[in-house]
Amino acid sequence: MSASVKSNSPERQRFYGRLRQQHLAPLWETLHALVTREPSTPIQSFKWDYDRDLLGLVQDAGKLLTAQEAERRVLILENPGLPGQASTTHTLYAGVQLILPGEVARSHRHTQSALRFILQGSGAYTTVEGERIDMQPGDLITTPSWTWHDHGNETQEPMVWLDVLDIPLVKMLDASFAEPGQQEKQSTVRPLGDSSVRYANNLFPVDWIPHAKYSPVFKYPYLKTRETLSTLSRNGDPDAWHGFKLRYVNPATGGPLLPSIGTFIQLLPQSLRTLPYRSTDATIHTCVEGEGETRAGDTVIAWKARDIFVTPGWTWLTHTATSDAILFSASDRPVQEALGLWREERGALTA
Ligand code: GTQ
Repeated sequence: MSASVKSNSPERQRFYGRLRQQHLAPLWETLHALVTREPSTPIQSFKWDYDRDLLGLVQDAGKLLTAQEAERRVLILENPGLPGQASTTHTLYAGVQLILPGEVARSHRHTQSALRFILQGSGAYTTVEGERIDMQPGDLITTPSWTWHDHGNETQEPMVWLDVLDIPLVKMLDASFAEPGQQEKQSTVRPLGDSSVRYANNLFPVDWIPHAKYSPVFKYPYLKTRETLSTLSRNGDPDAWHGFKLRYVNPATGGPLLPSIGTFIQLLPQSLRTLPYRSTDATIHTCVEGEGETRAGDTVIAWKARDIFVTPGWTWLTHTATSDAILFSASDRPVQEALGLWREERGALTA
C-alpha cells in the first residue's frame, strides 16, 4: 500500500477488516497509546468520607445481610475511573469490612494477599494460620497468600476495617485459587501474640530460615507504630517531601510484608506543607489521626480520621496537615520494584 493512502481510506479499512478476521491488529494505529512517553491512566483521585458516607452505608449493609450470608460483608471502594471493576487502582482493591458483635466471617484461604488496617472498634480478632490476632484501631494485620483466615467479633461493638488486597493483579495474572475451610472457625493452634514474640523482637528461633515470600509477623500494632513516629518527630526534623515517613518491614528480609503490597505510615507535623512528590505507584491512603489535605495534580482532597482516598501514580502530591496528622498508605510499589519499573521524583517548589 502506498504511503499516500489516508488512514481512514476505504482500502485501509478493508484491510483492517481482513486483519480482524484473523485476530490481528495494526500496531501503527495504537503504538503511541500503548507505549506512552509518561504514564497515562484512567485512575482518578477520589475520597470516601467515613463519617458522612462509609460508616452509615456499611452499617446499613449490616442490617440487610448477615456476615454468614455475605461470607465477607464488604463495600468495595471502586475507583471512579474503573467503574464496575472491583478495583481501587489497576492492581489493588480496597474495601470496608464490618463485623457485628457475635458474628463470624468463615474460614477460607486464597492466593490473593490481604491486609487489614483497623478503623473502628476494639478487640475483635482475625485468626491467621491458627493464630488469633487481636485488633485495635491503627493496627495493621496481614493475611498473606494462601494462609487460612477467619474473622470474629466477641465484643459488644461493631468492628470496621479497611481491607487491601491484590485482587485485580491476581485476576490479571489468572492466578486465583480459593478454598473454604473445613470449619467455620479455625481451631487456634498457637497462642495470642505468638508470631510477634517469635519474629518481631529482634530474635529468631536459632534454626529458623525464612521460606515464605511474606513477613512471619502478622500484626504491626499501632502502639509501636505511634511510639516510633512520636519519638522520631521529637528527635529530628521532618523530610521536606514526606514528613516522617516509614515503611513497614519484614524483619527477615528488610523488604515488604507482602510481595505485592507495600505499606507505609507517615506523620505530618501540624502546618507542614510537603514539597511536591510523585512516584509511579497509585496509592490508597487512610488518615489515622488529625486532619489535613492532599493536592493530587489539580484535585484537592480534604481528609480527617478514617477517610480513605486514592491517588493515581505519577501525579504530583503535596500534603498539608492542619493538625499533627498520620496517614497510612498502601501501593503496588514492591511489584514495580521487582520489575525495575518503579520511579520517583521530588519537586523543588510548592505547586
Ligand atoms: O476478609 O478474607 O475485602 O477474602 C475481600 C476478599 C476481604 C477477607 C475482602 C476477602 C476478604
